[in-house]
Amino acid sequence: MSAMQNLLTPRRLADAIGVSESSLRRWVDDGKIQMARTAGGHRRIALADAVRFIRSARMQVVRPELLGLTQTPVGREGAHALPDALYRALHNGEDAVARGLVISAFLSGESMAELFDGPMRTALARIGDLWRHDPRGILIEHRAVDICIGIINQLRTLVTTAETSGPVALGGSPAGDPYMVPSLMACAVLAEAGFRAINFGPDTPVELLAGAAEEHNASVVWLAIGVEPAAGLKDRLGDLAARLVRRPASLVLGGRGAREVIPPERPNVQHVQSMRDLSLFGRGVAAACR
Ligand code: B12
Repeated sequence: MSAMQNLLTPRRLADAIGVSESSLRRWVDDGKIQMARTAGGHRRIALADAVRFIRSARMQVVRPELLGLTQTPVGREGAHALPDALYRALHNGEDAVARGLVISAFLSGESMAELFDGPMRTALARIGDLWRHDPRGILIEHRAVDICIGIINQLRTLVTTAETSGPVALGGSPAGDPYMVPSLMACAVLAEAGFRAINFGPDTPVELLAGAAEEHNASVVWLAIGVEPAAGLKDRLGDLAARLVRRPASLVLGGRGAREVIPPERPNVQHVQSMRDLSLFGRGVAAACR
């Protein structure tokens, strides 16, 4: 979706959710949907505000392409059926089905954090066991990661606002860590919590993050540690935390290897074990920054 399309006309949103434009205008007048005006005085709705409304009012999206969704959301799977359905779609390389399942669940009101900690993590964990029985499982795993990255990025566009003010969060995974999905999830969850979030992705030199936090005026730095931590990482994180505390900014550590590298006596370091907890923490920080 282009930047222009990130602003929807009232007609476009009305068509996307299958209601009349007059209903939509009534909801705007009632304050249920936020509407902005362009410099030329035209009424426009930011995609993120439209998505917020669709989720809270449990509206059905009948023409997803009008919202820039390339895949048709599929019918709402029961919460218990989603993990299996997503596993099958990822296993079979059915990108459109996997995307539709997750985006539908999100538009129906489930939070990103719930989807990430639940169905997506479970599906990837099951797929991660396939290679034990058949080496071709490695290819299935790589393809599933690629599909998940596409889905998470799409979710991110649905919550990202064009605002240039507001708190900033940035992060990645440390040098030697190849895992892409956890840091991308953290980025999307913090964007949903109201941050302008910058993901530096895997293999990021930790010693550059304090400078990046200064440059971008960040309030939160996250680090996803998915492999056994490299020697000296704990000390480097201690130095990073010491530099961040002066801003002040928090350092949030998560992932399989995080527990071993929590620097002692750093009050601004948080060890967070799930995307749900990151979301709660992020919402607290974002509220305090307002
Ligand atoms: C995809 C994958 C890979 C891909 C990654 C591709 C990529 N570019 O991202 C590649 C091929 C690189 C890979 C390599 C390896 N992998 Co691998 N991999 C996986 C797999 C299938 C999925 C990982 C993933 O992204 N999961 C999704 C994330 C989101 O789930 P998660 O990590 O559990 O994170 C959740 C929480 O921990 C938390 N969280 C995580 N990080 C953070 C960060 C923050 C800030 C917060 C708040 C929360 C948080 O929230 C997440 C959502 O709930 C897992 C299976 C599994 N059970 O996880 C194996 C797995 C992790 N891999 C494993 C292994 C053994 C390897 C290899 C050693 C294989 C090999 N022999 O070469 C190498 C090691 C790589 C290295 N350099 O060290 C084992 C690890 C065993 C262990 N206990 O250490 C696993 C568990 C598979 C298995 N069952 O054996 N792998």
